[in-house]
Amino acid sequence: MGRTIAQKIIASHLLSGDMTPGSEIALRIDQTLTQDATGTMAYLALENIGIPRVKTELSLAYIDHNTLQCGFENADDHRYIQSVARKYGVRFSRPGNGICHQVHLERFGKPGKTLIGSDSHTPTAGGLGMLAMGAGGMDVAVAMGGGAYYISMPKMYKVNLTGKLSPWVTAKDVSLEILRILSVKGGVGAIIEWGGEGIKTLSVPERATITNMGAELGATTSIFPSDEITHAFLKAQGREKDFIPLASDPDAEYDKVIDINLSQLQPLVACPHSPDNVATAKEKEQVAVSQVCIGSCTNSSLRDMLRVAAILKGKRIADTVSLSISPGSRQVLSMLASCGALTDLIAAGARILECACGPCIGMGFSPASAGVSVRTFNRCFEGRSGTRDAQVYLASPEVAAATALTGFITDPRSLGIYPEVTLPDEFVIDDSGVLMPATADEAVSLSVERGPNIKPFPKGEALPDAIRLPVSLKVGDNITTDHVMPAGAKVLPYRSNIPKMAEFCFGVCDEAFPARAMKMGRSCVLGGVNYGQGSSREHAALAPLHLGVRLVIAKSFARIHAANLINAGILPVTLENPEDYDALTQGDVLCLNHIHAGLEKGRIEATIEGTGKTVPFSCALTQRQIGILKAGGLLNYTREAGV
Ligand code: MIC
Ligand code: SF4
Repeated sequence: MGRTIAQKIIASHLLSGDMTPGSEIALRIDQTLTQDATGTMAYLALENIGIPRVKTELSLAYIDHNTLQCGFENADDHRYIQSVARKYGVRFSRPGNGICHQVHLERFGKPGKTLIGSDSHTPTAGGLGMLAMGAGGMDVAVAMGGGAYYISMPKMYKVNLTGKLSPWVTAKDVSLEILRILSVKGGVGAIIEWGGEGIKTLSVPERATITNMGAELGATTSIFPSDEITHAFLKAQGREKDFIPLASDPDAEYDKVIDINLSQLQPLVACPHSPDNVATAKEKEQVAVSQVCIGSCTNSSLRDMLRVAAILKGKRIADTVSLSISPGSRQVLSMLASCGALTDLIAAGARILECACGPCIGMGFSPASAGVSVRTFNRCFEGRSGTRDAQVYLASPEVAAATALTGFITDPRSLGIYPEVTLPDEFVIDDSGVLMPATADEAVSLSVERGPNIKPFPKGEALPDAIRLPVSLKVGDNITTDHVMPAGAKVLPYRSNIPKMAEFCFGVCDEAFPARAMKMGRSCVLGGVNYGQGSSREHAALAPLHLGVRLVIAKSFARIHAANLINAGILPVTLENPEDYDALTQGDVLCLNHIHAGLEKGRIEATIEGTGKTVPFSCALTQRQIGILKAGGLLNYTREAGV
């Protein structure tokens, strides 16, 4: 039987396991990336593992998330990451150099290679034919140390594109269409390969918009073939030598095939508060908007920015709208400046922000109370913008630019002729924003700089055989890691300080949770389906760990978060009978016995104290995962077992 693109890359990087969907496989990782909001934890973990230098082909530490620096905390984190990267052999992308995924696509991603990153949008590099996956910081640390990355072998889905996008319809609309079809959990356990004749009409940055938002489907990753379009992109980036062709075999088999005719798509928006809550822009044209934000790792390429500049050229944005523009990289910003497009943006009334995540992670630009914000980003979760009652819509740069002009959500087709933009045959290459590490010899005498906000890595404890756990919190379906551990300018400075960060844990759902959990000592949390979707931040496991959470019960879990819980030494279990969700309430006390034997069988029973009712849980774990839980987390396990 022929192979899909992903199966080919997996086969060439397989260290152990068999490639049957659902079974655990270990992969050799060629490249890693970290960003600053998850990076400190990843490098603290790397230091703990005790390996002097990274063993990957290429590892990069980007600074792009916490760039506001409203106190010493973020600046200390940056200094720590710069010094630890220099010592351990990791390249350092300075603040201002750009958003990790955009820069990695432009300068470092390679078709046919494997990449893991401590950020859920790492699949962006799948637009180049790379097998790129989001992971927790501890997993990235192990991979930097030369260890394998473990996933369960995904199913293979294929999306066949036919036709060609109409004017004003974009790759973002393709992303929103697939979210409409599959929903935010439709990609769980799968790799999505994009193919069909329609892909020949999509440039690499457009493909990257699509693979980027595959994260919102819950997919393990998304990937495009590496073809003549990939070749042209790499050539324009002065990286022709990194090109290899890559395609699936004609007789490759897929678990699901979805057809999308590009010619039939329209400009779409995702409505508050979920990326799969999709409507046409036209249907929402009565919605008045007070803020428009253009940028993020989804839509900040030169192509996107030039298009926005062309739409805004010679016009003024509505008086009621505040418009922010964050170019994805210094390359994009400098090329916008040299061709004059930056001047057009400024003249139209845009506020130019630095090349970073910015508003996407709530680092500034929070909307006004109940404000409506249209963003070219990938997530519109409640509270993520920093304003709890804000109404955030996701849209293409074209819809966003049209909306900025009118002050209402606008189908851009009403603007008339679609402005042509031509992309250069050669991009401006200047990698001076990426600092090289010290040599191995120099590194020996280098010390790592640590500020007072950088607290030691939290300690996990071995999972006991019997435990009594009150339910400290009951939440509903589709809980995101932004619910568990909110982002934003108030909380992000504490990404290296878990005890402080834990004070904000589950703040969006219940502000009393941290104090209650602390008082209970050890406890468990109960959730619904797709628990932990969204970001890869392991803080959503480490902060509950600090607050005493030892067990999370849910109807189902998102992939990266389930792995992060295990890595932290917290047991994730699913309800064998989903209707038991209703039988359990906050404050119930669960007694679990014979846990170790239960882990081996994949089934554990809990008894509700008082009523005596038995609730069965499923926990299909591998021997490695059981070992991690018994050791009290991945760090202890790695120290005992080696990478
Ligand atoms: C996000 O988009 O939610 C983030 C911020 O990039 C996260 C990582 C983080 O929480 O630091 C992600 O997507 O993994
Ligand atoms: Fe940054 Fe937003 Fe992309 Fe996350 S989704 S990496 S916060 S730009």
